[in-house]
Amino acid sequence: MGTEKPQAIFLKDYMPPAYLVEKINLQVELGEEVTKVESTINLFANEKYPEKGAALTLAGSDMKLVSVAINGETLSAEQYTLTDESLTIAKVPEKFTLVINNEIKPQENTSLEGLYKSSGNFCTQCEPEGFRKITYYLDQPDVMASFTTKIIADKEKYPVLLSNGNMIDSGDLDGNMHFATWEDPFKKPSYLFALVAGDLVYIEDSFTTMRNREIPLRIYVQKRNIDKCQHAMESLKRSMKWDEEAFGREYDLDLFMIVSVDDFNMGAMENKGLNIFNSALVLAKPETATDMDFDRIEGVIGHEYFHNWSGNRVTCRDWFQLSLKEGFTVFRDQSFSADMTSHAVKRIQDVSILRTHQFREDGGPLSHPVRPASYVEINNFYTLTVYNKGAEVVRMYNTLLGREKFRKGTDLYFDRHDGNAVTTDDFRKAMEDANDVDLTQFERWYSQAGTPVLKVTTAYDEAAKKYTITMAQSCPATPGQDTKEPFHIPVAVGLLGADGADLPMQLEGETEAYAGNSRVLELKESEHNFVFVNVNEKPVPSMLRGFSAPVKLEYEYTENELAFLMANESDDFNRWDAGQRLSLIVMKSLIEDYKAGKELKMNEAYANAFGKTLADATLDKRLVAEALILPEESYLAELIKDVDPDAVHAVRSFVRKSLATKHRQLLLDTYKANVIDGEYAIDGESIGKRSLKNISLGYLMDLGEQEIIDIAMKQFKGGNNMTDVMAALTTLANCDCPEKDEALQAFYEKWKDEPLVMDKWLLIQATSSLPDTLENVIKLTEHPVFTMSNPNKVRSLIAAFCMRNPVRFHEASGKGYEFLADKVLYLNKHNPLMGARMLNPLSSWRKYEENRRQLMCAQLDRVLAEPELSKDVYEIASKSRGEK
Ligand code: B3K
Ligand code: ZN
Repeated sequence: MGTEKPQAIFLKDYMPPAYLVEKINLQVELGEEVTKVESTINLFANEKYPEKGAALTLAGSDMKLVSVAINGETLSAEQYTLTDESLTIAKVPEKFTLVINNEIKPQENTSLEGLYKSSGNFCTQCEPEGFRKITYYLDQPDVMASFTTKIIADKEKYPVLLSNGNMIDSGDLDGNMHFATWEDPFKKPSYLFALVAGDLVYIEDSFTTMRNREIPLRIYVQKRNIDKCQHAMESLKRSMKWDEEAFGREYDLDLFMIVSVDDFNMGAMENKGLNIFNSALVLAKPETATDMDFDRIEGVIGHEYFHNWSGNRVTCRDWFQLSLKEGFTVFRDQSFSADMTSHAVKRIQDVSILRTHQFREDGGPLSHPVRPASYVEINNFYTLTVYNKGAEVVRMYNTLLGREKFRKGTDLYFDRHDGNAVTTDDFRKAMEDANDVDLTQFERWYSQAGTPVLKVTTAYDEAAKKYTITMAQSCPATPGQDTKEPFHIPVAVGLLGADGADLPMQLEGETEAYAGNSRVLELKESEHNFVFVNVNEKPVPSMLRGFSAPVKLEYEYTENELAFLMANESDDFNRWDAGQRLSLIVMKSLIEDYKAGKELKMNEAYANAFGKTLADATLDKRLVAEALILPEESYLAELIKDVDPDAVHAVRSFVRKSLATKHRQLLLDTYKANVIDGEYAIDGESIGKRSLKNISLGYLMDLGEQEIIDIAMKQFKGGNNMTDVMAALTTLANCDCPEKDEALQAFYEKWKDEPLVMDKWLLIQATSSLPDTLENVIKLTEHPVFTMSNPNKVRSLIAAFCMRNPVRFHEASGKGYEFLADKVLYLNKHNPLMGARMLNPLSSWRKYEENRRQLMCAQLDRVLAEPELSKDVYEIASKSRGEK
């Protein structure tokens, strides 16, 4: 923090480090008042650095330096320069041993970066730049070293002492203290360092690798949570197996550990051999966790485990390359989850997140390329663009090359770069070299921001039996990038005949028809005509099957064509998407009517298609459930100008209620037919039944009938699993009826000692669309279960209200905005990373109608007027506001 404007760091200025680290030996003596760190580092001059005899600058903040010594000689204060953020030694030998002694206070560290305390235990978070809060170090990712860590602590308070790698020594010390020494044989950047000390218990299992090595697996938790680890353990074993089969990756250390902590800024962290997890992403049992929680846990356990290769063994050269590990690893976890659950459902869910949230980011003031060109605070770049669009970019290699060649590419990548810190260009090069293809143009997906628009038109020449698909691409300007060059876009296409079957596809010039129903057309120019021959009837085209590229597809489908695709399309994703497109056409036109003061009338064709899907017993229930969910209000808002959130909400509610009225009986039958008597099971069939039943209940509740409220109450009271209980409670919380308070109170009484369940209780209330929600949210910030120091609580109450409840957050009075700015200003001081994240909803002010725009800007200005702004909050606030 400070009064000067923080400076940006640029990719173009990248320099290899002047010094490299051979080995670092840490000794950390944990104390209640003060924690003492002694770091012994073997350094040597980097021959790749252009200048000889350069000064050595180590990053470090929030600590007290006690002493510095080089090769055994203690330096005097004149021999180094100390600032709030660094320690510089002007003259150092070519090769030397540096010993630094410093002190830190983890118990006062509320930023949850570096070493801090959570629920009485010590833990760390070092990515990206947390290590510099533990000791002075070269904490950029291209400095890779072997770590040895000795932890000293009170034996009773902290019986468990963990760090990366293998434990090589341990024992008792005087004064009730003990120690453990850990050695990590793999060189790593400091962002992968971890240390845990606490009163923890663990469950243990093992995994036998493809080369027959038996690896003990441990999950450490607080005692009261020991009954909630089994699912995480099963997920871990499935991840290890899957990575061997799908990517040929074997685990490398002799032990793998996961630790669950309550206070954590994100989901989890892939520290080498010692993953640290937000407890929300480890702990689950049917009574406390929903089907969705179970799936998320499996996905994140997989994600962190997969990082062991995509991130740890091969890491990033600098933070601009973050997507090298994150985009790739998200693609890997998405593929894993798809294999474990359902490919179509997983794809639908992933694309929904991308289109609803990443497209908004890509089109707003915070838009940045998958490989950003600059940043002020790197923590602000753990974004949907870097993660989820980055995963789409990796998916496109897979789509363009095919599974086998893609695997050849990843094999070469891992092989070639094992033990190194590399770039997204290196990844692309491995794909090229392994397959002898030219992917030069593909680089633009990394360097150009913004969501490309793919405009498609078609023409059928009946006499010549030719069908022409014309594709044109463009990409809107984004901050710092006025014009864009064409992208290399894989467009998976199918052509449907009148009977609904796929037609053969033969491009002009080809001697025979393409074998297969879908084909991937590659668009590289601004515009291109794809001419198909021997097309005997006018087809209905299915474009961008499986969402083969992260673009906005513009094709003027008629309502009839969409209904036809909803009934006949063979690609599950596109069949679902046809329904979404149709519902969007319907809702967009209703929004116009609403604004014009016209009476709203439901589109019958859509209502009928909805009914058909609901009644179709041949479909996978999970897919039916997905098809019944209308696009979110925030996605609708994404597609219109001068958004009035009240209009969007009114229209979506109108459509829901119309559907519920028309299909009341069918929904009720569906509800009843999918009630499961008996034990809770987490398999595809049961999950499908529960989601279909609960979505039906949600629609029915919109009718406001006592009979339905009674059904919801019965489900709430009788549910033997959190999925059903929470579904019932969520819908009751949106209903202005006495049962709402009764259920919320009962839920609280039952679960008040389970923090993760209390997160759900807060979230349900924060996302209620009832008019008094903001008032209630403000009240809840004073409730004993809520605390600003726990990120899960902040996310469940504040972020949920501001990001998942558009109609109440955007209340015309502007009170929602003011509430958010209050919280951001508080977090700015205590946990800047979280503060910056919370600010995000205000960044899209340009999308809203004039009154809201002004109110949103007023709050951004209020934040910017704060004299002591952290880099994190400053960067998001100033970019959002549009300051130069
Ligand atoms: N790599 C970490 C994210 C660290 C975020 C730091 N603010 C988790 C993950 O993506 O696996
Ligand atoms: Zn990750």
